[in-house]
Amino acid sequence: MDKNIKIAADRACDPASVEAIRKAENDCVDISFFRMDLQKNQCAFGTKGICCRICHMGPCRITAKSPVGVCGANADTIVARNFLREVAGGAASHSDHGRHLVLLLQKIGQGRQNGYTIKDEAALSRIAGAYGLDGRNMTVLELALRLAELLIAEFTSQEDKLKTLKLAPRQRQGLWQKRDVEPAGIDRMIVESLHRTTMGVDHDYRHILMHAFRLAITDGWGGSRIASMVSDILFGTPTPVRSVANLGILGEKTVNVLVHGHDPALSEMLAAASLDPAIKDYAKQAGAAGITLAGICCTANEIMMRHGIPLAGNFLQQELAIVTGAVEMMLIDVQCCMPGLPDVAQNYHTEIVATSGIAQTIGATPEKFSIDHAYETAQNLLKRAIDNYRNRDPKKVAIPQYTKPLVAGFSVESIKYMLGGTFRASFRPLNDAIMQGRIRGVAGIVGCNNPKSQLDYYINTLTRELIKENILVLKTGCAAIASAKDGNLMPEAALEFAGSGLREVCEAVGMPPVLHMGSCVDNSRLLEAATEICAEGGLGEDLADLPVVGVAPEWMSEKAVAIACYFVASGIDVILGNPFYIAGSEKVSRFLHEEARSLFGASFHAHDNPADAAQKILTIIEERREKLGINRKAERKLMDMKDRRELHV
Ligand code: XCC
Ligand code: SF4
Repeated sequence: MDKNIKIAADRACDPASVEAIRKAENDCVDISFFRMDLQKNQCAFGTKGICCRICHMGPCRITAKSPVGVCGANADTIVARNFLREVAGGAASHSDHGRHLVLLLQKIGQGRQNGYTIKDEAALSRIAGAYGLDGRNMTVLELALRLAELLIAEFTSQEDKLKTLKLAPRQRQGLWQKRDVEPAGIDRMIVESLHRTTMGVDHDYRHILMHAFRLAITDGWGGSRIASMVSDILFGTPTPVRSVANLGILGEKTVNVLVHGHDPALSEMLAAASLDPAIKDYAKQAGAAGITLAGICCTANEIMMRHGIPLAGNFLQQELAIVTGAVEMMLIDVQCCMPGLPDVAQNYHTEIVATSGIAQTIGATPEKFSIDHAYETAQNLLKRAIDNYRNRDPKKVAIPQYTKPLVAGFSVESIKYMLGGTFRASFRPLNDAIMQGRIRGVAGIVGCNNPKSQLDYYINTLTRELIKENILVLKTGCAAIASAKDGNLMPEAALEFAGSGLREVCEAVGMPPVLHMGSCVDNSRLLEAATEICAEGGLGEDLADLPVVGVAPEWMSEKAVAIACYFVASGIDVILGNPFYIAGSEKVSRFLHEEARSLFGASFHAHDNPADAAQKILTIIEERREKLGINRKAERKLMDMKDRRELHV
């Protein structure tokens, strides 16, 4: 073995992944962990953001000897343009995902249902109401259609500002207006980003970066928020549900089908079809004990939150799942599905099926999924997976026997209900706990894995540290799956790992110290939760007042850049585990890391290790508590029995 290739235990901290990485080594299968080593010494120009290939006079690279490109663009312009294009990539991904769901809602509203329904009518009227639609004299389908049309206009509007911005606290809306970053239609904002950054258009780094914030708001308070809301209407608002995580959920004797990517529309149908008695029989006839449907990345989060379907793993486990030799079929849709999957699959019997109309991967079977034949497609795919069961080679199978139980499904609605009960569903108990200091604050830990660092290490170390410090942790995406594998999504984790204040609250409510709130588009739920805390009162009027931070410890995707930007634009500080590609411009770095604070009340902070990150997070939270005047712990402690007696005379 090449001595440069690191040992498996350095690559991942969960034992299932370590075992699977070793198996990949033994099976001579190339996976991202190994390819990372071949890419060592990654391009320093790229890392600093000072490579420009926007026009064909370039590519230009900024050095001491050539401080500007052929056109005269300096490092500040180049770094800012590259940054905006990353935000555009991320915002486009979330928003296009949202669009597909809105179009599905529209079709259902038009009566073209094909197995889909409005699963959550209460969510429909609640959300329609938030946009000022009164559904009392309409049928459910009419209301769905009206809402769909209104949401489509959020994408296409040319000059009107996004209506969804109204869901933010009023002060924040005012600030966005003052800063002139209120976005118009989602599509236009994305197109404009490409326009601004093409050769010879927008050159002032501040002006470019302000559009990055405007665009990011379009994502968090537009496309992503719409995606989450419409998913709730179509598939049900998540409520607490039990499930299991990690590669050990794969069955030795069942047909294993994995869904991977982000689009919940097909996986919802697969979940239904996997329960179909005819399909179950078909599996039995093939000699299998049944079907195990499980997921990777955010498609997993979507169907786990609503059906309890197990999480096979997070981003860096997509290849490892195949390496177990026990997967009959992996369905990939959009985002985060590695193009190398078919190469890994070639070593086993796994069939990779690409289901999205916009995403094809060489070596994957195309099975364009149309919502007009969704259920049949789901049935046929499952049958094909069952047919593939006979090709499984028992000699190649090794499923790491590790799983952890979990509780997830914490939508804002269900948190309210959990805290306050049916009749008084509210965030009041949480606000009170924060004001009394039992909970110091809230951290949203989100984002991906990255083979540059040990899988899950930063995420899980930081999470444990924060709950010990009485910080309630909210999670989404692959970071949430990391917590699941670490056992922190169970109420019992509060007894074992949480500080006394947080433990007390978790025990009273029966909740885990780490709340899984969904997929990456569901980061909008974190904003929604923060807005609820604000509205509940006692902790300030604006998101920038709250003792709340966002963290992306092991991020890799452009989507994470967009998410980080909309958090900061919303007044929530963001800690990055690995830095943006901006070091090539001091001005851009200063703007994002410092000046943003005077514009939005929050900024970015990069910390490459969990200990420093925890320290920074606690500092930010304590500063905000101090400002709110809720740090009266010391005074309270001084009250001894004598004082109390005196008080009562
Ligand atoms: Fe992708 Fe959403 Fe990142 Fe995971 S966390 S690697 S983006 S799946 Ni969003
Ligand atoms: Fe070079 Fe300017 Fe063209 Fe960029 S836009 S490649 S800096 S000439």
